Amino acid sequence: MTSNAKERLGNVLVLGLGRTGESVARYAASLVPSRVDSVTLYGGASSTPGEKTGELEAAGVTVICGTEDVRGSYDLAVASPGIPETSEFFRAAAACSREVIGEPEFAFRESPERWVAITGTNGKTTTTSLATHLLREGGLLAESVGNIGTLVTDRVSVRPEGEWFVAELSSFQLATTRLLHPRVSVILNVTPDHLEWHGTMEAYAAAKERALENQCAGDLAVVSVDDDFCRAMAERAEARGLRVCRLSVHEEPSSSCAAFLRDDSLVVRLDGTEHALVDASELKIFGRHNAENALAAASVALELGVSEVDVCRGLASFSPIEHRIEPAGVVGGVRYVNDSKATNTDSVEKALTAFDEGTIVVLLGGHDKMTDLGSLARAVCDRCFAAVCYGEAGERIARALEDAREGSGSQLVVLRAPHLREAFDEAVRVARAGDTVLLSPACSSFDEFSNMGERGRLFKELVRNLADGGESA
Ligand code: UMA
Repeated sequence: MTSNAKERLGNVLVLGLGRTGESVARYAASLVPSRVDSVTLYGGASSTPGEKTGELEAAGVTVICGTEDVRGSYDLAVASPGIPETSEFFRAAAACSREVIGEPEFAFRESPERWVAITGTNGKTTTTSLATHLLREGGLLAESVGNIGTLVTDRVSVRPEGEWFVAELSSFQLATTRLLHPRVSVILNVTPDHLEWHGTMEAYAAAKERALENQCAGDLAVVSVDDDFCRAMAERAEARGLRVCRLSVHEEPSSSCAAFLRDDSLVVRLDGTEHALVDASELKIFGRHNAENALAAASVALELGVSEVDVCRGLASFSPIEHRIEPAGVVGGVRYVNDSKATNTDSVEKALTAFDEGTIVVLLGGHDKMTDLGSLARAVCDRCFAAVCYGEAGERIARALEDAREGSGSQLVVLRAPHLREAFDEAVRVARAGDTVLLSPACSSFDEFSNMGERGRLFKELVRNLADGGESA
């Protein structure tokens, strides 16, 4: 089902004064008077007038700040993803609007052709970037849009004929879809997250499942069968006759469409035809979870007509996103990896699974957010050879590691250093050829740096200096 892109939108209400609100309000204002009668933006309780509101007003938008008490009568309301459906703000808007939708749904109605929707709790940014890369490798026009940072609405009026929108969609964005109909959808995994927005795990999973809602025969749904929520979604989609590509890094599904590892090689089967792709070791993105992301992206590309050769070349050439398990070089047989983006314990635990047990020297520390360290400390004891703890949180982390090591049988070497530079030197000193020195700090960077990007760049500079000095670690 698609909508008529030229329908009249009438009086449009926009909720939120972030990037989404601004983009939708500007776009809608550009349609006055032909398709839009008026555009009103409510910025919410904490919003205040400023340069941005002035510019929107100059573009013809009525901007109301400092309140969530929405008044008036509207044909269409577009809510920013950060505003929960259960909030008073959202409810007040719904009470005076014929319909409330989110921004990707709005953009879809304006430009409904050639959509790929990618969602999941983890991995959606990597999968979206990689799918776009593979489509381009095959000579197709493709653009990554959505939660990844490029507003879909910003691309609608400049979209070239034939371009694919590869949309990373968050559960917030999917919760308010109605007509959105992707040609290919991907659901990577569903684990507890964003429960403060959705209320329950079931509501969170249901929002993700909306990516499949309007798909029909001829479309493809790539759905993981490695977690219970996703497996149930795959089964429901199959039960209504949808083509489902069962995605797994743990088993070889027997279905006619599937994406899986066979002897550590990536294989995608579409309608019974198998495509044997690259070996997982040829990917520059590490870890089993990244092999799964690569399988999902490859399934999208093959389904949309990219050749096996182009997919293989694209898989091998795709580099990780900066600061996310990003290879920073190999010196003296030691691999250095920058995961500065890991500012919480969950991300570190995930990153540790990307490398062989007992070969990791992890750098942990930074600004102390006083989060619980129990689970992280057990994971570090299980998987790492050494940990160097530094910065404001260094001492607390070191003690947590020593406590977890006690009686666990782990031989973890726990070291302390004042700052990242000294921590790096310690890591270089203890790392053996074949080891990985991983900056995955589990903390924000504000005790020493202005942001995690600056921290990651210093780490990469230290690796370059080490390589230039010809030192062997
Ligand atoms: N607002 C309220 N009350 C609220 C929340 C928001 O009044 O409870 C209003 C305020 O005016 C505020 C504005 O809404 O200034 C902000 O809107 P927003 O929080 O929806 O943020 P945007 O700037 O519009 O950015 C959103 C996504 N943000 C969220 O989902 C929280 C961005 O994802 C996305 O890149 C962007 O749209 C473009 O699609 C960010 C994110 O953190 C990266 N996403 C979550 C994640 O990845 O885990 C889902």
